[in-house]
Amino acid sequence: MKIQKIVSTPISGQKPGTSGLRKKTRIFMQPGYLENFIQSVFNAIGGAENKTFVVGGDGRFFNQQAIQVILKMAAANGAAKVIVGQSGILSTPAVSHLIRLNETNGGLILSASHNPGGIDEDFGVKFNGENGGPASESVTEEIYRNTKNIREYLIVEANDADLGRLGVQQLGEMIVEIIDPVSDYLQLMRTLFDFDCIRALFASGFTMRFDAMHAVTGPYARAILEQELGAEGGTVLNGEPLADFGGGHPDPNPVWAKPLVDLMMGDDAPDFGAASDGDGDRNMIVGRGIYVTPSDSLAVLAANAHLAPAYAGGLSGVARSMPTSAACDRVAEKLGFPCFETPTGWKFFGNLLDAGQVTLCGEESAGTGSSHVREKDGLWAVLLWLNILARRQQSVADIVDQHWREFGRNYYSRHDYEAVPVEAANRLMDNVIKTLPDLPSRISGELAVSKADEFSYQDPVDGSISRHQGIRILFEGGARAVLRLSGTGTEGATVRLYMEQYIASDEVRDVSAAQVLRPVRSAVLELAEFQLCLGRTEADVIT
Ligand code: G16
Repeated sequence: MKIQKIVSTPISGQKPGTSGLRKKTRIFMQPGYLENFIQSVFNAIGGAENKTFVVGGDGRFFNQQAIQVILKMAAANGAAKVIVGQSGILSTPAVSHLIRLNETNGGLILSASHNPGGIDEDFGVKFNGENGGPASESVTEEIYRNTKNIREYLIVEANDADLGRLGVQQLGEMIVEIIDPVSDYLQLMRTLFDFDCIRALFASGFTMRFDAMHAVTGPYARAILEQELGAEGGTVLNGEPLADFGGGHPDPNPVWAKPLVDLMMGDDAPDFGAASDGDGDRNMIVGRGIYVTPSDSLAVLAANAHLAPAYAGGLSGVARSMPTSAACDRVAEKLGFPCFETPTGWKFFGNLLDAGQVTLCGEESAGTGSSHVREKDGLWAVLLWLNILARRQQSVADIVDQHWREFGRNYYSRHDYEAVPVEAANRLMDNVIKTLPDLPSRISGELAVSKADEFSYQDPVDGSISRHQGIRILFEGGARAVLRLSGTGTEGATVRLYMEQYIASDEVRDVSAAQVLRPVRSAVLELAEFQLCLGRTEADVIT
C-alpha cells in the first residue's frame, strides 16, 4: 500500500476551543484542512505508530468522508488498529467508554455537538486521550502549535473501508474493526442502574418521551429505553440520525426542543420527558408541567444518586463548572462531601475524576456525568433520573419541589447574545475587567455589588493554573452574575450572561426565574454597558 507524503501548507486558525475544533463544514471540506488538523493531533501525542484509536461521530454531514480520511491517515502514520462505530456512528460518551474499555491511546469524535449540521452548517473534531476524556489544555495547545508549523501529512492510497460491515478489515498493515455502536455502552449502563426497577416502572404504565432530535442518541435510546427497559414503542421521538438533524438545531433546551417542552406542559403530557444533543453528551429533563434546569438537575441527582446501585455507597464529591448555579454546593454541604468549582469545559473534571475526588459532575450547559466515563453523558443522566423516579415513586415536580423545600432554590437563567462582532464582545469583556477593582463599591438599581473578580482555577491534582475563565459579580443578598465568551460558536462571538439568585428554603415562592432575576439583569446590563458595547440589551436565546 502506497503511503503518500503530502506537503502541507499551515492553515491558520486551527485552534481547538472549549470542545475541539469547530468550524463551518465547508471549511473542513477544503483540501488539506481536515488532514492538517489530524496530522497535528497525531504529532501532538508523539505519533500514531503502533497505537489504537476509537473513531466515530454523530452522523452529521461529512461524518463518513472524514472517517475515511482519518483511517487512511492513521494507517499511513503506522497505527495498529482503529475501532469504528458501524456507519460511522458513535456518541461522545460511547467513545469515552470504548477508549477506557479497550485501553486505547485515545479517540477522535466527529461532531459539532449541539450546533446544526449540513454542508452550510457546522462540523467539528474532538480528540480524547487515554483516560477517555477531552484532551487536556497542554495537549490542545500542542495541537494548535503543530497546526501552525506543519509541513507534511501522511495518507495511504487505498480503497475506502466498508463502514457498514461489522467485523475486522485490513487497511494496509492496520486493522479496522467495525463495531455495533450501542452494545458496549448498553452493557455499561446495565452495571450502573437497577434495570429491573426501571422495567417495573414502565410496566406499571409510566409514560415517557425522549427526543433524540434526529441526532446520535436515537439508536441508543431505542435499544435501551424501548427494547431493554420496555418503554412503549414511540417513546423515542426523532430517533433516526440524519445528516442535517432534520434541519433542526440538536440542542436540548426549551428553545430548540420546544415541541417536547410544549408536550410536557400540555394536558396530554407523559410522566417524563428528556432530550439529548447532536453527539449524545448533553441532556434536558422535563417533568409533567415542569422544566428542570441543568443546575437543579445536577443538585437533585447529587442528593439522590445513592438510589442507583453504582452510587449506593455515596459520592466522594461533586464538581460543577463556575457558571453553573450553586444548587449542588448546598447538597454537598448538607450531605458532607466536597464540591469543586472548575472552569467551563468537561476536560477540567478529568483530573478530579481520575483521582477519585469526585463522583458526579455537571454544567449549566446541559451536561451531567459521573466517573463511569470521562465525558458528560446524556442518556446516563436520563437513566439516573428514571432510577430515582422508579425508587421514589413520585413525580418529577414533587421531587424538585421537595428538593427546594429542603435545600432552598437557586433561581437561574442564561442569556446568550449570539453572532456578536468579535471586537464588540472583547470590548465589553475588557471594559468590565478594567472596572473590576471599583465594582464592589457600586450600587446599581436595587443591588449592591459585594465582590467582583475574574475566575482563575488551580487544578487541585496537578497544580496547573487556568486564568481568564469568566467574570463573576456577586451582589449582596445572594445574587450572582457571570459573564463569559462562548468557546464553541462558529460565527462571530457569543456573549453569555448567567444569573442566579438564592432563596432560602422557607422563602421559596412559586414565581418565575425571570421575575426573581429582573433586578440582577438590570444591574449587570448597566454595569457592563451592554447597550454601549453591543448596541443592544435583548438576548437572542434565553434558557
Ligand atoms: C462544550 C464542552 C462543555 C462546555 C460547553 C461550553 O460542550 O464539552 O463542557 O460546558 O462546551 O460551551 P460554551 O463555551 O459555548 O459556553 P459541547 O456539548 O458543545 O461539547
